[in-house]
Amino acid sequence: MRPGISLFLAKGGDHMPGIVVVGAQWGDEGKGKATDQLGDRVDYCVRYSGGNNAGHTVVVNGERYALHLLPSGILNPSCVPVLGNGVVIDLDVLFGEIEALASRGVEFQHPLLSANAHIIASYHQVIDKVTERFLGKARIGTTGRGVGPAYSDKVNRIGLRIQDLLDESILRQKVDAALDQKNHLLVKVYNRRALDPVQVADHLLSYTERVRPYIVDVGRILNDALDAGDVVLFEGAQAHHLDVDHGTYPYVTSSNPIAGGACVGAGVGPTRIDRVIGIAKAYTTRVGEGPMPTELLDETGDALRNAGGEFGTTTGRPRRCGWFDPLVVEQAAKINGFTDIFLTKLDVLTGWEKIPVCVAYDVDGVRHDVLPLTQSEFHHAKPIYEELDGWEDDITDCRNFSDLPKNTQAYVNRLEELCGARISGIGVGPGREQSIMIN
Ligand code: 2SA
Ligand code: GDP
Ligand code: MG
Repeated sequence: MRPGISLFLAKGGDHMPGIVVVGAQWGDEGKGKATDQLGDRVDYCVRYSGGNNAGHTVVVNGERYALHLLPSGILNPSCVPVLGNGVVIDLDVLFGEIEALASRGVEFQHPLLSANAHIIASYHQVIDKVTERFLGKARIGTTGRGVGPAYSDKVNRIGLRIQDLLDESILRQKVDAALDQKNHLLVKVYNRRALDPVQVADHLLSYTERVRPYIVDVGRILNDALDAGDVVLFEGAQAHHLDVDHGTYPYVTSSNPIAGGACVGAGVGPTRIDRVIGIAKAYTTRVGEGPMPTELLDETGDALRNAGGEFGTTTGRPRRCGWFDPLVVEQAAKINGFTDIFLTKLDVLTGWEKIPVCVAYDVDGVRHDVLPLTQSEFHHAKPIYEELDGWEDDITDCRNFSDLPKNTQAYVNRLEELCGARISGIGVGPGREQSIMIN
């Protein structure tokens, strides 16, 4: 049997790996806490996709930190935070976060930025918001941070890269070209004011000297670090089912949060990844539009939301809540190649007499034991539940699997069976110490 996460990361362990942390559902599973949990043994913590649409919460000694762009590993003073080429960077947010951490007295290593990472400019946010308004009922429910428009410019080959800040004339040309096109859209289609390219470029260029010392060849640094035996943790943002290729398209984010995205978005080969840890919440949440078969639109959903504090870390939006859906997690386990699952927020389920777990879907009268092939079928999926016995005892102080009530252990064991990947860690509270590691 493979060793559990903590044993694998034990100081002096014989193989120091490349580890990816990925959301197994629709985000907000507790990736921030899980990343922080792997903690002081991690030398580099790398964001490889998304931007400041993410909201990763870590609670250290009762202090809550919500990180949007910087990787959660920054809260460990010896860990080098890295933003890979796959990330889209809002410079206001980047320096806002750096300053906020410094002003709270947090000691951290200075971040490294890929020269190839793309920039979220002010016009990307404007377009994100007006597009959503224009779509009305057909909206995606984005975070409005400009992430989608920045990625579409990247793929359209009209994006701005971090390295462009080092060449003023190139940056100005690129902003001019991008705004030529976007102003047409803003004025003619959305009836908005045109944006001034000089102002946009001036604002971005005001960051050049601050950014310059952070720009590096991230791929080279990470590969050298792995060669030297350092632990590199790739911190996924959003989640498998929000992946633009593998998620519930079009209700997805515009990047590849899946484990494979770590190779593309950080510049390492697949052979460098030793461990893929799926983070799964003990129930299901989703924020934004799109199908979610186990969603509870009644007071039970409200009770889960209140018990779990399920409100967006970035936007404050109430999250949609429902029972655990193993079909969703099993699909993620397969596509990402989970070696482990870290099951979070188990404490939130304390107090229910019975806890339903979805074991299959009914799609227009046909039973599906795995995720259906098409999006239309997924929209029609009705959960078929099995009821497990709940537990009453507070589990927030449990630190060993055997300390958990028998029914809690049975719940975890059943989830493990249904998800098809080993549960190696359990979250029993938001605090750094509130975890159970299973070796
Ligand atoms: P976007 O802004 O273009 O990436 O939105 C596209 C979809 O991706 C979803 N999305 C998220 N889902 C969960 N958590 C996210 N981060 C924040 C958090 C969200 C918040 O940690 O709570 O505060 O509202 C996140 N980021 C993007 C989004 O809801 C759309 O469905
Ligand atoms: P992320 O985007 O996956 O990092 O998750 P978020 O930070 O957006 O949301 C997860 C929330 O759950 C945060 O408020 C965490 O502090 C909290 N959390 C994480 N793990 C646990 C846990 O095991 N129990 C409880 N009660 N809260 C947790
Ligand atoms: Mg989040």
